[in-house]
Amino acid sequence: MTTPAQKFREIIENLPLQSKVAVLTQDNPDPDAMGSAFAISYLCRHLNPDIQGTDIFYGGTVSHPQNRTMVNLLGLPMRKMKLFRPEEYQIIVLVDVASTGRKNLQSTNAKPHIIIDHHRDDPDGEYLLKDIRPVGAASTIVTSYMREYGLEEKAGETSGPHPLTHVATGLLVGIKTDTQELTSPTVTPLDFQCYEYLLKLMDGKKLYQIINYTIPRYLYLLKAEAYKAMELQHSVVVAGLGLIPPSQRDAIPIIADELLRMEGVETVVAYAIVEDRIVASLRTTNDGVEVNSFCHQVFGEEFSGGKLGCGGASVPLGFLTPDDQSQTTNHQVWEAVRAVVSHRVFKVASSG
Ligand SMILES: [Mn+2]
Repeated sequence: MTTPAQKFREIIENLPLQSKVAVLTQDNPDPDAMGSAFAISYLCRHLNPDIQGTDIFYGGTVSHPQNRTMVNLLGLPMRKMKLFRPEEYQIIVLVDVASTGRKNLQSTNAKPHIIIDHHRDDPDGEYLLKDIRPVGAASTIVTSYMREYGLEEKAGETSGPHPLTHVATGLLVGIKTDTQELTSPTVTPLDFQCYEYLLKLMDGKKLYQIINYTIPRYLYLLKAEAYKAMELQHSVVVAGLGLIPPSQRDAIPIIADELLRMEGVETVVAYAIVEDRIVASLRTTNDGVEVNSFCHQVFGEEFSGGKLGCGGASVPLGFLTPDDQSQTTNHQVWEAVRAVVSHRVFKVASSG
C-alpha cells in the first residue's frame, strides 16, 4: 500500500522542470501552520531540486510576538495572499486549514491539489493527495514524511536556502503549541515519536529564543491599562484597552488569557477598538457559560462566535468609527463603546 508520504514524493518528483508549488495556510497563521508550511516547502525542494521554487501564502497578519519571533529567527519566507496568482503554480497545497467551509482561510478560494491537515473534517472533491489524520498537529504529519524519507541523514548538509535545523525547529514549535506540550486530548503516539525525532534535529538556541520570545513594550503598557480599567462583578471581568493599532491586536487574547488566571475569576471579556471595529476575546472556565450564545448576545450573531471556553468578536463600528485627529471625539466614542460592552456583558452573565 502506498503511504501518504510516498504519494507526496511521487507527485513532487514527477513535476516538470521549472514547476512552482504554492503552500497556503491559515489567514492568521499559528506556529503549527507556519512550521508545517515551511517544512512542506523545504520537502518540495529536497524531493525535486529541478522545480523553480515554492511560495508560502497567508491572507491576514502575523502579529503575535511569538509568531513574529519565529518568522524572524527561522527566516520563514511568508508572502501575502494578494501576491498569489494560482495560474502560476502547478501544485497548490493546503496545510493546517480546516478545509470544509475554510473557516480559517477566507482570503482565496483557489482549489488545492494536496490537503495535509489534522482538523477533523473531510472535504469533498478529487485531490492528488488528501492526508487528513486526527493527530495533535499538522506539523506531526509533515514530520512523519521527513522520517519516512530519512532526512536526518542530511542533517549536516546545508544545500538550499534554509538549513534542516530551522525546518525542524519550526515543526517542533508547531507541535509544542498545538498540543500544549503534548498534553492535549488530541495527542497520539505519532506526535510523541515525531517530537522526539525533531529534538535531535532542531536548533536548541533558536528554540529557546522562540519559547522565551521578547515581549514588546506595548504589551506591558496595554496590560497596565487593562489592570487599571478592568471591571469585576462576581466572577466576571471586563477589560477595555481603548483604541489600539492593528499591529497590537494580539494583546487582546493574551490579556484575556492572563486575566482568566486571576483568583476567583471564571469569565473574561477583553476588547479594544482596532481601526473601524470593536475586537473582543472571551474566555471562560465556567462550564455553565455557553460561549457561542454569550458572544451572540453581547456582540451580535453576525459578528461573533466561539466554542469550548473560548470566543471572539469583530464588530464593525461603521459611522461611529473614530477618526478624530484631536482625540476628543475618539475618546467619547470609546466611552460609549465601553459603557455598552460592560453593561451587556454583566447583563448576559447575570441572566445565565
Ligand atoms: Mn494545527
